[in-house]
Amino acid sequence: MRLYLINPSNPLVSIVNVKESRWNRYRVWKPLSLMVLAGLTPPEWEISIVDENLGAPDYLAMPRPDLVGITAFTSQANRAYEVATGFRRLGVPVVMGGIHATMCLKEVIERVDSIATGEAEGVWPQILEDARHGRLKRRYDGGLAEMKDIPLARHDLLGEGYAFGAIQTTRGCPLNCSFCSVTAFNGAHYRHRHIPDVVREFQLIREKHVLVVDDNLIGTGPQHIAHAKDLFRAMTQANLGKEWVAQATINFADDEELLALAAKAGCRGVFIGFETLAPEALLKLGKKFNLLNGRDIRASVRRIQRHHMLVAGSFIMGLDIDEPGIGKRIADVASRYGVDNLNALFLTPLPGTRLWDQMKSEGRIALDRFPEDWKYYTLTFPVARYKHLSLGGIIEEMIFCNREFYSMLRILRRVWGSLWQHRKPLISLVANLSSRGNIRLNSKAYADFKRQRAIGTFE
Ligand code: B12
Ligand code: SF4
Repeated sequence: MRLYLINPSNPLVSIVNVKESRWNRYRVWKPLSLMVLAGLTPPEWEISIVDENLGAPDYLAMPRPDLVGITAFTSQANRAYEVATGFRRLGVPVVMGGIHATMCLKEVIERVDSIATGEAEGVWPQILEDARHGRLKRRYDGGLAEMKDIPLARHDLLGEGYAFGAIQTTRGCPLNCSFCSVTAFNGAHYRHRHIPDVVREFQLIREKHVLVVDDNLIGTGPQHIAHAKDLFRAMTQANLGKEWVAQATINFADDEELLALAAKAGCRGVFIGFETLAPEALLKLGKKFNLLNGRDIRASVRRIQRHHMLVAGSFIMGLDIDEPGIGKRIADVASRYGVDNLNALFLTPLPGTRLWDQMKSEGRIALDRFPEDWKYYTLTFPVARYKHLSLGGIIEEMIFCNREFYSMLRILRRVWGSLWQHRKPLISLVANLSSRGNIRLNSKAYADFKRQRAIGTFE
């Protein structure tokens, strides 16, 4: 039995534009969902994982599979449907799962043979068995998986072409920010994988550098922090020899022992969502967590950096309080906080989120020709009606923000800072240069976008 597991690409996502900017090579991340599915697949299936981010193959020239499994974020949905249609025309059954299939079930079910909602661990073996006997059901629902059922991912199935391996140690998040789908999809409780499983899986990863995909590696409560410390101790003891980056909330900075243990275990950088500088907007986003303790963010960033870890800060543009000039304000604040890298993203109503419900009820979803428009739901295109900014205006703000933050002078200052403080200056340089390279690519994409959408109609 032959199984293809496919990660569809979206040409509007900068990571796939490696030819246009070679730095993007370092931004292609492994599709962990498919490696986990492969880990759940019994040996009688011959598995190929196809990651279209490395280039889409000629499927017709490949041996005919018995089953195709497709994963998709919302931004990948269009291409997922193209691939599904192609295989279904050949008579090959297609099952689709992942976040988009779960949040847009009705749309997806019309385009594939079978749909898997939720986490797959509890249902994938059954799906394979049913496919083998030609009796696939229309829908399977995995709900929330038992953490002990998460298999070791098949890291061996994806070869060269990646700068980073990928691993997951927790699922779920209690914070339920209005713009994020994680709580709706993975539940409101942190669920930890067993530490020995995580260590064993780290040992299977070939790459020296690893992305820990958890939404918040350390969690928020004292018991989560204690678990994170135990994990870091176990990783150090196993002498993994890996360098890794992860996502965390700003409370990472509050515990010197945690910082020291993380650094010792190989942590070289963290992505932190600051989202906005306005307390009232943080409250509206549901991210009041960032407001706790009258925090001095610059000092928090510094504390992390003193342990030789880089800090990438994420901000949202297009909040109801954001007015013209927001691009400059974000670039300046990110520089003031002292982050090594800035990820500024448009406020985007993703299906299944509270923000989606709110914007939909207010008639503020501007790009709503679905499924075609999903390709713009990358957080790098404005897709909603923003309160004080026109569509053309907010694009200009974004371009200005990135030009300002990624000016050569500011890059050199930051890289010099990371060299001085022994914080992986090379990673900092590559991350900064790839972001700078993408400003030009994005400007071109925005010009096409404006032309195609005839901007002005909903400004
Ligand atoms: C790592 C990650 C990335 C990596 C992607 C690596 C990769 N190639 O997969 C990077 C950094 C590149 C990335 C980019 C983006 N991401 Co992202 N990302 C994540 C993150 C943090 C973890 C994903 C992960 O690996 N999980 C671990 C695996 C094991 O879980 P899983 O993917 O859910 O898979 C399980 C089930 O869904 C199911 N399943 C999945 N696929 C399939 C397929 C079949 C056939 C079956 C049966 C089951 C099944 O089984 C798996 C095992 O249970 C998630 C948040 C989250 N917790 O999921 C956000 C998340 C997926 N990202 C999100 C977004 C918005 C994006 C971007 C659009 C914007 C951005 N800048 O972040 C881009 C777009 C990329 C693109 N190609 O279009 C949103 C997606 C929401 C949505 N409706 O689409 C999420 C949910 C975060 C959020 N804020 O809401 N992301
Ligand atoms: S944005 Fe981060 S903190 Fe907020 S709900 Fe999503 S994963 Fe949790």
